[in-house]
Amino acid sequence: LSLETELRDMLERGDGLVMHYQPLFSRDSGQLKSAEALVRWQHPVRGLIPPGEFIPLAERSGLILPLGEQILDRVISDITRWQNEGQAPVPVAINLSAAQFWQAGFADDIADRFSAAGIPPELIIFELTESMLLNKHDQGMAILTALNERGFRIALDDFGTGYSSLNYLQNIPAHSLKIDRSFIVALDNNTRGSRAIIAAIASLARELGLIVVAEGVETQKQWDQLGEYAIDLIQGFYTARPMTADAFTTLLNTQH
Ligand code: G
Ligand code: G
Ligand code: MN
Ligand code: NA
Repeated sequence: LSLETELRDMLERGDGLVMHYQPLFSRDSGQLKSAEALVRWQHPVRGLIPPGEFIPLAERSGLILPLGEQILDRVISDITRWQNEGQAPVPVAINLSAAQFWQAGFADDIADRFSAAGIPPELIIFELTESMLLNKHDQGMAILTALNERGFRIALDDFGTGYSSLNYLQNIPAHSLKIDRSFIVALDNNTRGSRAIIAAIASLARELGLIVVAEGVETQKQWDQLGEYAIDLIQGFYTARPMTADAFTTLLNTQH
C-alpha cells in the first residue's frame, strides 16, 4: 500500500490524526503566551508520523483539503475541552497550506466554523508563509483583510526565507512575524550575517507593530544572544518541545 493510499484511507475513517502543541513563551517574563498546533499521523504500524512526511504528499495529491478540515476539527475539540475545563486559554496558531487559504469563501467558512464551536476568533492565529502570496499579492491581501476583520490573527511563518519585499510588511494585516529557524541556528556559529539579519528583521517588525517570534531556539547560547534583539516570543526545543494536548493542559494549569 502506498503512503498516499493509506493517508486517503485514514482520512476516510477519520481516526488517525493527533495534534501536538508547542508553547511560545515571552522572552522577558517567561510567561506562556500562545501555542502552535502541529499535526501528527498516528499510524498503526509506523507509529507517530511527523507532518514533514505527509503534508507535502497531501499537498501534491489533493488530500490537503480533507486533511485540513480534520486538523481544524481536532484543534476545535482540544480548545473546547480547555474551555470546558475552565482553563484560561491562550491563542492557538494553526498552519495553513496554500490550497486551504485560496479556497473560495475561506474567511467566511472558517469564521462560521469557530463561531458555531463557541470559540472567539481572537484565540486563533493562522500561520502562513510569504510564498503563498507570491504572484497573487492583491487577492491574498483581500483574504488576509477578511480574516483580520473577522477577528482572526495572522502570523508570517518561516520569515526571511521567501522572496517578498519588505515593503509589503507595511500593509499586511499580520499580528506577528516568526523569524525562520535557519537564522537562529546560525547564531551558534557566531555568523555576523545572521545576527545582522535577525537584528534588522526584528527591529523593523517591532517598529511596524508586529510581535516578533524567534523559532527553533534550541540552546542557551541562542536564548542569551536573542536578548540583544527586539524579540518578543521564543519557540523551540530549548523552552519546550511540541507536546500532547494532555501535557499542554497540565502546562496551562501551572500557568494560572
Ligand atoms: O514537525 P515538522 O518539522 O515535520 O513539520 C514540518 C512542516 O509541517 C512545518 O512546515 C509545519 O508548518 C507543517 N505543519 C505542521 N502541522 C501542520 C498542520 O496542521 N497543517 C499544515 N498545513 N502544515 C502543518
Ligand atoms: O514551518 P513551521 O515553522 O510551521 O515548522 C514548525 C516545525 O518546527 C515543527 O515541526 C516543530 O516540531 C519544529 N520545531 C519547533 N521547535 C524546534 C526546534 O527548536 N528545533 C527544530 N529543529 N525544530 C523545531
Ligand atoms: Mn508554523
Ligand atoms: Na516556521
